[in-house]
Amino acid sequence: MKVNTRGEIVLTQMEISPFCDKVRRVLHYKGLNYSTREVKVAEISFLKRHAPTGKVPILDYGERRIWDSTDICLALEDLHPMPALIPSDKRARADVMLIEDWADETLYFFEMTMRFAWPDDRARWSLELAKRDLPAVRMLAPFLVPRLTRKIVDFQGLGRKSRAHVLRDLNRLLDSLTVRVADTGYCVGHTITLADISVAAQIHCINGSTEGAAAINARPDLAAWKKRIDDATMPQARHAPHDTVVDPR
Ligand SMILES: N[C@@H](CCC(=O)N[C@@H](CS)C(=O)NCC(=O)O)C(=O)O
Repeated sequence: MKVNTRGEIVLTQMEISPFCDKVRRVLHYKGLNYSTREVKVAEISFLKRHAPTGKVPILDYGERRIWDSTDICLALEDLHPMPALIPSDKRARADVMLIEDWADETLYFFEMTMRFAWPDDRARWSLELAKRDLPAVRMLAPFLVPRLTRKIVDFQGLGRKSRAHVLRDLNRLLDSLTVRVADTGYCVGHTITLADISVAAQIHCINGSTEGAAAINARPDLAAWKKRIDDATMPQARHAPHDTVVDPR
């Protein structure tokens, strides 16, 4: 994986990762052109060569390489302040950054547990994750991906809770989020911010699980907010095949 020298923006990603979705939404909302490099499941262990965390998203912005979705979004905000995604008001900015972190560090484990660890949808999502891999990896993915995910969510803690307990936690959080967005239509203030984008990216993944979709659709104000944020921030191109698929080794 070479750092590009032509001032281009290249996102190294796994398409169905919520953190990559978050960065795509910010790029799209700011009207920036970019291309993507898709990382296959078999390549994940090589990612440490390209970013110290060994995780995606990684953004090459010209010759500068940035990793971690939060740092990427903050850098994009600095480089392309308009349209703004972080309010200038100190308190509103603090709210945005706290909610962004809540989405990344709390909601993420719900989507991991519900999409990849629970039996309802794990085979489908494991296959989706491995859809660009060799047939042998695709065959193993429905067994290996849920096992690896289970290790992560068990270690974090959510995976040790019963299904009923996880759903109770999720419903309580979705109730709070619904109250938060019903008021002005946004997480913070009267416009889209990085808080909406970060939460929407995780909610979109939770919505990809059977139980998650039921919980979200049971809350019309939340479903309406999701649609509003998705409409404003999701690139249409994400549904099209990726034009650049580069081996990151
Ligand atoms: N805090 C990081 C989280 C990124 C993350 O967890 N990415 C996952 C995909 S959703 C990943 O790359 N996992 C590969 C691994 O952990 O080896 C961010 O915001 O970018």
